[in-house]
Amino acid sequence: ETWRYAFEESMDEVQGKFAQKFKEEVEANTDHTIQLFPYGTLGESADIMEQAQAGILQFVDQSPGFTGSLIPEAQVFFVPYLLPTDQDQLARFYKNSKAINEDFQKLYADQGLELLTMFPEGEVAMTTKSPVESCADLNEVKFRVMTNPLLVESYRAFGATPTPLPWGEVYGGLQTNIIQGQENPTFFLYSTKIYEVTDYITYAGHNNFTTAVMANKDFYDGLGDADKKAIQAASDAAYDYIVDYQKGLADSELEKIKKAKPEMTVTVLTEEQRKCFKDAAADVETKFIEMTGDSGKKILDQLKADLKAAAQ
Ligand code: 6CS
Repeated sequence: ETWRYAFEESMDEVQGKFAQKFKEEVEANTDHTIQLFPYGTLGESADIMEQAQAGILQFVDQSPGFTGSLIPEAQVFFVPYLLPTDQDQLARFYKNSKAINEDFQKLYADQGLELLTMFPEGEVAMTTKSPVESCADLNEVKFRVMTNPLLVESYRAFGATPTPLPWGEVYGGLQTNIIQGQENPTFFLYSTKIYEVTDYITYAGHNNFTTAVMANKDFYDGLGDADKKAIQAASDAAYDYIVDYQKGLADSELEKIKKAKPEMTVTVLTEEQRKCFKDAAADVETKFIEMTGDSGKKILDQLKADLKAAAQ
């Protein structure tokens, strides 16, 4: 059988590298083949999720940044400063987290999805047309965010005018000044040439990009034990591979940006400059609990416990 797997990035970006490793492992250990559909071949992130839920796709990579309306608890990944920036700690966290591997697995299952793994794609940086040294500098900035209500609340709390858009509208939106800022991990700023249409890169340490890979649940439940095992093993192998692949990636891609655009201003905010962003985080956390109630509170507490365990 041929299984179809769509993701939100190109073949050479992080999600594409993960997908290729997953395909390689599945094909080596089962009788099945996997056909990969990179970003743009089947539509936007929302489209591929619909296709996965409908069973047209067997596998999909959709980031929680787009899953917020389907699974409100998945917005927890947008509470600022919840996730650390340390890559080793993050790698341990996603792999061992009960919140992810048990609690979220149930929530995704309720939506007809078998959650295979979540993995980190790197610290997100803000890219803008004017300097950002404090929250005040975001005033009047129309800042593109993924279509996630809590991410909207974050940027509102940071002082910007949040503008939720699918990825396909971001480059053009910056070019035509409909938006004046956006955030993404460093590798993506280079690969998508977003540096061409922004002049400042700012690191506030407020988040790490999280993504999620899942299977259509009816499809998965219908498989034999050997295939299920092979899929889980392929997911584990691709996880280890992608963590390793990203070592030093943010640094090397930032160097490429500087080379392509020497006039780019890159700023790592000081503790003092981060203060207003950190202060805003508490309000966003409160908003998250308001939006998701007991279920959200429980998952947030579990996630914090998991992060603490991963810190050691
Ligand atoms: O910002 C976005 O919409 C995109 N960012 C990344 C790193 N991957 C896919 C997603 O669509």
